[in-house]
Amino acid sequence: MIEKLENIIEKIKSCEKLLLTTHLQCDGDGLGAILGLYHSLKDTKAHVKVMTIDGIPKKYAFLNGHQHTKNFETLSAPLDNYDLCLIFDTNDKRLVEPLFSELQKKNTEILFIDHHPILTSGPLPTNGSVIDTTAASTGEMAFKIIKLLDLQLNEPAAKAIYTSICFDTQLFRFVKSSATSHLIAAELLQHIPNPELIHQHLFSTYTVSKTKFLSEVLGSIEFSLQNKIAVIIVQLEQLNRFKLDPDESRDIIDMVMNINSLEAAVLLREEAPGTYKMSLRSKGNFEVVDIAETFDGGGHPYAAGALLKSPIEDLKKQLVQKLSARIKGLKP
Ligand SMILES: [Mn+2]
Repeated sequence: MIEKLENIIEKIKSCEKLLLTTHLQCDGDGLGAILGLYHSLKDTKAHVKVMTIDGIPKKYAFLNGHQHTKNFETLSAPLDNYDLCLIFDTNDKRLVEPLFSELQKKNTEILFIDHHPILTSGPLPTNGSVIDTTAASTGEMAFKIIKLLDLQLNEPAAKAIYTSICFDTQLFRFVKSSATSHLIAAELLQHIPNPELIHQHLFSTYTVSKTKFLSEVLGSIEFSLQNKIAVIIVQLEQLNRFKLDPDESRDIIDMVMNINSLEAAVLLREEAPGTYKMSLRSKGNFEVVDIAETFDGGGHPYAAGALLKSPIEDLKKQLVQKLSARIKGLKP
């Protein structure tokens, strides 16, 4: 059963050891949410820990997450016993492995705090999880938890949650047609002396090398259906040649979606030889999450992803066909 945030507050209050985590390859939303909640909780709760599955991308160094966060992948001791674990920004346990199974073995109660729709053909969230698809970021859900717990905001908490909101709304472009993100941001900004620095850390991170990489990759976009579909492929060899982390190639799809003729875009990033991370986007005239689900992925209705293992030439054709059919089905 899916709960409301109000109904899990007692659990957070009464648990003795609390673990906060987010999905694999964490991003600004999940990381900001767990660090924000941690910084608000840590003075009132002795045992609250933050953990990522596989580390923190370097662009989030300004949040000082390394100081407060453990990385499951590199834990030197066995996992502690926690009585409650809150997982932010996913409700798909496959994206929290191998930590998820480890927590289950130890009988930790696991709840997802998320804003992605529940998958129609994937694993269901755990009982008691909170899913709010009207939230533009899970940072907003962390903010509501802080309020419901009657905790005080402080500068590091406000910065982290503001990061979460700025990241997922892409600086207030995608606010789900509500004022909530702005209203929460207005309160957070009372605790943040220089919010523009956060915008810079999140969005002005290009190096010369990344710019040269972008010029090569953007030059190789394949357009189809009268420039309504774009397919971008990033090979491991390119990331290596330009000395980039995989995280540094994630924002290409958002850049490409600024092309005015586009209805949809596909980004295929090679993560390991032969394994591609697929990102799918549409401009909102049709959903793409169900296409991602057919490849065991998931996400938001108009922004979804999956991990692909078969040869990509075939997959690329399939994806373009599926997207073309949806675009052709749109009312003029
Ligand atoms: Mn999110």
